Parts: sequence; structure tokens; C-alpha cells
Amino acid sequence: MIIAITGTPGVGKTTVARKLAEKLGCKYVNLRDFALEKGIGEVKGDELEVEVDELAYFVEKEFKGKNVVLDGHLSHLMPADLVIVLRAHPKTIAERLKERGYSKDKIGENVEAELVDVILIEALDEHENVIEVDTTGKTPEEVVNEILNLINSGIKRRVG
Ligand code: DAT
Repeated sequence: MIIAITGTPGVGKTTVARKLAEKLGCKYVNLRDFALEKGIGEVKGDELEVEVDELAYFVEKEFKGKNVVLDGHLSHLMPADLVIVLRAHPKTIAERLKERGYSKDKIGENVEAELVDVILIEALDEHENVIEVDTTGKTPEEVVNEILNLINSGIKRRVG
């Protein structure tokens, strides 16, 4: 099964995806690294601009039928069996991105995206199996355990 961990930058995707893959004993894939490895997209400053369809094609080709956890803010646009949208308080996102040295504009853009549910809406547009998990006040371990419980209970919760 392909599990996509998505969300606004700073929400906790990499932290949660790595731990989840470890617990499930499956492969962890960072989408940005995967794209670079495949020579897809164009690096512009700190950002990698990729054609979503091209990335999805390579993801399908390489991982279809395998057990992987995809980490990236485009992972909900990939062929996935389950999409987990991580959420955090916009203030938390702002603090984390400031620490990362993001510009004021970039921080504002991402805070706004979190506020208006951009990724959740995109994910629900693309997939049936979408779970929203709020990380507020939780440790990464608690978030991972919540996801594992949902997977084990057959994923009956749906948002939207
Ligand atoms: P992203 O990959 O979404 O940009 P990250 O995993 O690189 O995010 O960074 C998230 C930071 O937040 C990291 O320093 C761990 C911290 N954090 C605190 N509580 C968390 C939680 N419940 N879930 C995920 N990360 C959390």
C-alpha cells in the first residue's frame, strides 16, 4: 500500500513519515529526493519545481503494489491508497518556518494555506481515502500511533 503523508511545510511530515515507515517496516520515500534522483523538475533557489503528472508517473512505475510511505507536500497528488493530511496550528507553522529561515512572504503564504485548508481540499478532490490528523499538542509518537490505530481499524473515519 502507498501511504502519502502530506501537509503544509513545517507541519511535521518528515518526522511523522519516517517514524511511520519504521513502525510499519516499509520504505520511506522523500518525494523531493526521489524527483532529484529521477532527474525530474528544475531546482530554482531552494525550491524544486516539478511537473506533478511526471512525478506521479515515476511514483506509479516504481512503487505500485509496494509498501511505501511518501513524504512531501505534493504526495496527495500521487497515486496513493491512503492519504494522511497532517494539520498544525498556523502559529506553530509560522514559528517552525521562521526557525528554518523562510522569508516573511513564504511564511505568510504557508500560514495562509494552512488556514484555508488548501492541501486538505486538494487531497479530497483527488482521493477517496483521506484522513486528517491534527498534531496540535501531540508528540510525533502520538501522531504516529494515532495513524497506526486508524490503519489497523480499517480506516472508517473520513473527512469532508
Ligand atoms: P515538514 O516535513 O512537514 O516540513 P518536519 O517534520 O521537517 O516538517 O518538521 C516538523 C518539526 O516539528 C520537527 O522539528 C518536529 C516538530 N514536531 C513537534 N511536534 C510534532 C508532531 N506532533 N508531529 C510532527 N512533528 C512535530
